[in-house]
Amino acid sequence: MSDLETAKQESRVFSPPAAFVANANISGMDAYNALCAEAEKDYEGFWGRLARENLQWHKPFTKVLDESNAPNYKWFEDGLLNVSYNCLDVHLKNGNADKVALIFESDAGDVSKISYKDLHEKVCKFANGLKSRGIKKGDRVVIYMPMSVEGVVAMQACARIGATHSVVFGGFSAKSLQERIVDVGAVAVITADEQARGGKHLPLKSIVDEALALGDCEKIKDVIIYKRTGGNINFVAGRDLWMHELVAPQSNVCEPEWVSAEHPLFILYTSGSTGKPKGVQHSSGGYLLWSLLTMKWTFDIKPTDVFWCTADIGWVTGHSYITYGPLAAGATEIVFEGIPTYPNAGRFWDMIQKHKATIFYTAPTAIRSLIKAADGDAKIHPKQYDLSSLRLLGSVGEPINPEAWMWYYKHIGGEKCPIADTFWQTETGGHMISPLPGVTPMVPGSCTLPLPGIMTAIVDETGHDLPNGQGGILVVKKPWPSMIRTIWGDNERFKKSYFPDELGGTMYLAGDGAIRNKDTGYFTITGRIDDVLNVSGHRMGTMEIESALVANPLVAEAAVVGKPDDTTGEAICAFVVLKRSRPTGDEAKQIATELRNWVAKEIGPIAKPKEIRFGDNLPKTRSGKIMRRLLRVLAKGEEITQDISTLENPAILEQLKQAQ
Ligand code: 6R9
Repeated sequence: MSDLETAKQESRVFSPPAAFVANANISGMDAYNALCAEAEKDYEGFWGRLARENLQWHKPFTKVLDESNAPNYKWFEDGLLNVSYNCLDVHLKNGNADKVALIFESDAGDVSKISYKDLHEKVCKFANGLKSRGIKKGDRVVIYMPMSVEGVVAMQACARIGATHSVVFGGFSAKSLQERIVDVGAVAVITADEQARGGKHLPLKSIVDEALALGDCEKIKDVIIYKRTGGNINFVAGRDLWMHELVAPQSNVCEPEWVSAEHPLFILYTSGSTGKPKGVQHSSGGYLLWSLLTMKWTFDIKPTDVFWCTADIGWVTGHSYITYGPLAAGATEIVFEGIPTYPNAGRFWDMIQKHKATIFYTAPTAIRSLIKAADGDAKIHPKQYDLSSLRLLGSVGEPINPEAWMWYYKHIGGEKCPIADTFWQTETGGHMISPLPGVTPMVPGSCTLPLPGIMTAIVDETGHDLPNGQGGILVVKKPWPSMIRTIWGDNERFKKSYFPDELGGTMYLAGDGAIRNKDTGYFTITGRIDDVLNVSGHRMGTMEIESALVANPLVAEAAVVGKPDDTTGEAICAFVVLKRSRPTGDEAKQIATELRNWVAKEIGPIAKPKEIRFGDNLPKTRSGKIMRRLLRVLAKGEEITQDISTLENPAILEQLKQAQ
């Protein structure tokens, strides 16, 4: 039985512990229902109340939602605020100046603690540094940094002066970085000399040099470098400057730039089904409201918590649940530079024990790989560690299979911690569907119910509602404050991708399939309905990988599909036709390695195909369309039972069956 079938038939139910419910920020199903009813009754009133109660406004908004230019919705537009002010200054004013904001643990295990006051000072000084370089409100700044206090500072400093940041994950190649710098029209890049991961030093600054040398980056005036390892770098006079030298002479007072709630806080690139990555643009007010509220609702954040989200700031999870949400909530949070398997696969458990983490938020792919490691080595099994500080667990990025859910619940949560299986996306800004820890009875593998105010539904291809028990397309029927505002530079693509005419043009199309349980109405996500793969929780477009492959001089044609993988959820499988004859044996292996490295250079190591199969051709219809559904079956290693009568070249299937 597939994981999905198991999930659909899952009947185990785990109720939140009574003690948790009693103290929860949203306590009990009645409280949840009351919030949902409030939103149902007066949608704008609901969001307006929350925005007034939860954020500090420099100038209050007078209108909640402007739908006049739908689907380019505007929220709280005439209100003025500053995101960094809401994340830092408010806590200094509330007597929490000395509270620890960040517990930073380096790859090597060194720990430093930064108070809200220290963080505020660092952000103000760096913000003044950026201003001294002429960087101002509305400018775009690319951040290509390791997990670090300085990474958070860089993002917050941009927010403070109203510059829009675009963080590029440190694992992306020079080419991917350059494409993003060009598309977003950045005026500066903030980077580090190197990053430390798993005991190794990996370059960052030299990749920035390479990216800028690829051309079209004339707008870049400054490359600001955080000295992380002290490794050798090439220093370009007049363009490059050290972060510490820029910051040293700056004042620690920096008046925040008050911006409209609709001012773009950041642009984050993510993969779509077609073409190049999309620059997802987020707002300031609506986005901040939801990252803060979901901290309170989904993560039940309390002043005494030690919150740990293991994501990287290069992904949306790191934006919402490292840089913005936890700080807006005034929480103490862990920022981790390293990887879960260094110095051994007990690292996460060791850190939870050491820092007495109370809330732990990670991805199923990490859980699955740590299950394997714990099974193989009793010394690093979680039972060797004191994890009793934990009170809540979270999961994000991909469906969590019931088996991994049970292990997480039992071995990490000690059967006393609720698990928030949070379904959301880069485009949604924050959680959409998730159990609330003091409310929702949990079913392994189901993300259960939408958060109050989030109007999710399941419809067919024409936008009609489907009854519970019938799988269909996941949509959101009403706009919500933290939703994507546009695709940077391509509003038409925004409308087409997310509000397609086939669905009436008013529903947000998530791109995932889903089904609701007949009895409970619980949602289970059945996976992407487009050509987007989810590898270790990272979104990858099949077209992106195919374009990278065909850019190689050896390759004539390529088709990429996903295949199920025990650890990474999905794995990338590429079917490749070379311009020369089909290689076999050692030669095939060698060319496959070459192509894998090529993709790593073109996109980044995360996009390397796990498997490459060579054929004389690809299975095509008579009209020349590649039949991907057949390739998916072949990749899985299953027999083809589908109708292949429209196939032009059936013989090719036999050849592609065998992995090289
Ligand atoms: C936050 C994030 C979004 C895609 C999304 C879906 C998958 C995320 C999930 C989940 C099932 C969950 N996804 N969380 N699927 N259950 N709890 O991951 O954003 O990188 O944009 O990916 O990830 O397919 O559409 P992003």
